[in-house]
Amino acid sequence: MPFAPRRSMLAAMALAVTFLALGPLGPALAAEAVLLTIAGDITNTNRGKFDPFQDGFLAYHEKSFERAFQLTRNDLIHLPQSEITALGSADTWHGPATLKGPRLKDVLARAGAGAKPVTIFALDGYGAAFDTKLLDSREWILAHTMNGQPLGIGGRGPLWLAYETGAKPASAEEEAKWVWSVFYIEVGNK
Ligand SMILES: Nc1nc2c(c(=O)[nH]1)N[C@H]1C(S)=C(S)[C@@H](COP(=O)(O)O)O[C@H]1N2
Ligand SMILES: [Mo]
Repeated sequence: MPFAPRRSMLAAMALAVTFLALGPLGPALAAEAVLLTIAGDITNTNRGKFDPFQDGFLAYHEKSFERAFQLTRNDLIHLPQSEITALGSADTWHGPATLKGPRLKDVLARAGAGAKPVTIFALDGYGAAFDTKLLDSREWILAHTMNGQPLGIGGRGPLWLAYETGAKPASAEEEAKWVWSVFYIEVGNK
């Protein structure tokens, strides 16, 4: 059986390559898929205006825009990354979580959003408004990873807005601004 070891080695290599490509949890959303759309009063655009077909989920949320900048997971993980320890108020938390992602201000800068108020929307329709004072009062992170695991759909992904708390939990009032499942940001006053 001189070839058997080689065949099994090839099979193991094929398995390893598949594992590396798909990850331990199976196929993930492609890194080139758009996770975040920033629309409104921005100077940079990298896509066309709202299209009710292509932008089906935004249409469901009754969003519409002339100007928008979109970011993929690849775009987001290649911005400078921050790692924070965050703890929320609810008793559902298992303790502090390590969240990783770019700073919100760096993400907004990619769209040329300037120093303007924003409203940050989630998949479930939740939205939180931020004036420039609130934006500047914290080092807001748009996390894509929690405790080393990419945030996904059905969890708190694709993106979760939060800031460093250390071991002292944020209050429920503060945490109302920690929008999870973020997918859309509107820039400027409505
Ligand atoms: N997408 C989304 N993010 C959200 C909310 C929500 O309903 N939807 N609730 C906010 C509020 S009011 C709080 S207190 C925290 C904690 O929510 P949780 O209790 O669902 O974890 O998430 C904030 N972010
Ligand atoms: Mo809340």
